[in-house]
Amino acid sequence: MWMVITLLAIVFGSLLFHFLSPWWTTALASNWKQMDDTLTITLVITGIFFVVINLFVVYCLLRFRHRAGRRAAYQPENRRLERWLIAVTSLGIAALLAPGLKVYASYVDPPPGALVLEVVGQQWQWRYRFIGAAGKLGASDARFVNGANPLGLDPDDAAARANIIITGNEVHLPLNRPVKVLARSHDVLHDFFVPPMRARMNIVPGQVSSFWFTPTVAGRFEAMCAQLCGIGHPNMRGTVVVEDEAAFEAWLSAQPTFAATLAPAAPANVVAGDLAARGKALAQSKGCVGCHSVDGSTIVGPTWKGLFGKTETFMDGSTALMDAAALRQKIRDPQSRTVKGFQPLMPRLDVKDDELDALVAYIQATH
Ligand code: HEC
Ligand SMILES: [Cu+2]
Repeated sequence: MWMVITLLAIVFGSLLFHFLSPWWTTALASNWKQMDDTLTITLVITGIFFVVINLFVVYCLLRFRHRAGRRAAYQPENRRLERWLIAVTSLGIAALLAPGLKVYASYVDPPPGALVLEVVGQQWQWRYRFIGAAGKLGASDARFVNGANPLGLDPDDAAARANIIITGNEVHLPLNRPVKVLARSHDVLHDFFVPPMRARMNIVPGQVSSFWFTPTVAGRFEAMCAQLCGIGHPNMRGTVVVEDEAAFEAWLSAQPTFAATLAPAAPANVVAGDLAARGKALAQSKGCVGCHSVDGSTIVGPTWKGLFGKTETFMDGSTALMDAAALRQKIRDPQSRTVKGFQPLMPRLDVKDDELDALVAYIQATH
C-alpha cells in the first residue's frame, strides 16, 4: 500500500510542481517560437507517458494484490498487446523526434541576405566580427593569431582589413533583421547561447558552426557560454543589444575596422586619463577582464581594486610593493612569481611596451 501512496504522491506532486513552478523559460525575443513549441510537445508527450505508466503500476498493485490461494495466469505471448505497444511507442518516439529535426533543419538554413555575424569564443570572453564595407568576411588562419590580432585575420587580405572588429563582450544587432551567426573557437569547446533568442550552438575548435535567428524585441540580452570551458567559464558572459536599424548603423560605424586595430598605437604623450582609458580597452581586448575584476571580487585572479601600491605576498613567502615596475614585470612574465592563494594560471600575453604603460595606468586608476 505504501508503494501505491508513494507513486500517487510522485505523480500528483510532479504535476503540481509543473503548473505552480515559477521556473519557466525566459520570454521569447526572437523568431524561434517553433523551438518553444517543440519543447512543449516533448513535455506533453513525456508527461502523458509518465502519468499513464505510473497510474498503470498503481492500478496493477491494487488489482493484482497477493492474496492467499490466488494464482497468476501465465501468458508468455500476447500478439495483440505487443502490436499495440509497438505502435504506440513508435508513434510517441516519432512525435518526440520529428518536430526537433524539422526545427533544426530550418535553424541551420539562414534566409538569403541575413546579416553575417562572426562570433569567436576564447577563454573567457566573446569577440565579434561584422563584414562592414568589405562585402564578405576576410580570410583568417590560426597562424596569424597574436595579441594584436586575436581573431587571426589575414593582415594582407583586403576584405579582412575592412571587416569590423568588436571586442569587449558587447555586440549590437538590428531589430527584425535575420542574423546568420558563424561561430569559431580560439581554444576549447564553447557554446554561444542567448537564452531569450533560444539561439545556441556548440563551437568546436577548428570548425565553423552556423545558425540564424531574427531578434524581435529591442533591449539588452545576456549572452553566455553554455559549455563548461574551464575555470573562468561562469565569467564568459556578454551582452547582445537589440536596437532599431538606425541606432545599430550608428553604433557599427563607430567600431574599428581590422586595419584600424592594426594601426600604430596612440603617441606616448597622451594625458593620464586617456592612457588609463586605453588600458581599460586593452584589458577587455586582451582578455584580462576574464580573470581580473576591478570591483574587489575574485574571478580567476586577484582583483585589481586597490592593487597599485599594495604590498603583495607571493607563494614563496616573499613580499613586494606592487608599484609600476612590479606590475610591469608581473604582466611581462606572469610565471616569474605567483600571488599567494592563487594558481599560476595567468597566461603570458603578447603586450607591447606602450600597451603595458596603458594597462599599468588603468590598474593604478582602479581604486
Ligand atoms: C587566465 C586568467 C588570467 C588572465 C587572462 C590574466 N591574468 Fe593576471 N593573474 C591571473 C592569476 C590566476 C593571477 C594570480 C596568480 C599569479 O600571480 O600568477 C594573476 C595575477 C596578476 C597580477 C598580480 C596581481 C596581484 O595581486 O599581485 C597582475 C598585475 C595581473 N595578473 C595582470 C594581468 C593583465 C594586465 C592581464 C591581461 C593582459 C592579465 N593579468 C590576464 C590570471 C589571469
Ligand atoms: Cu566557454
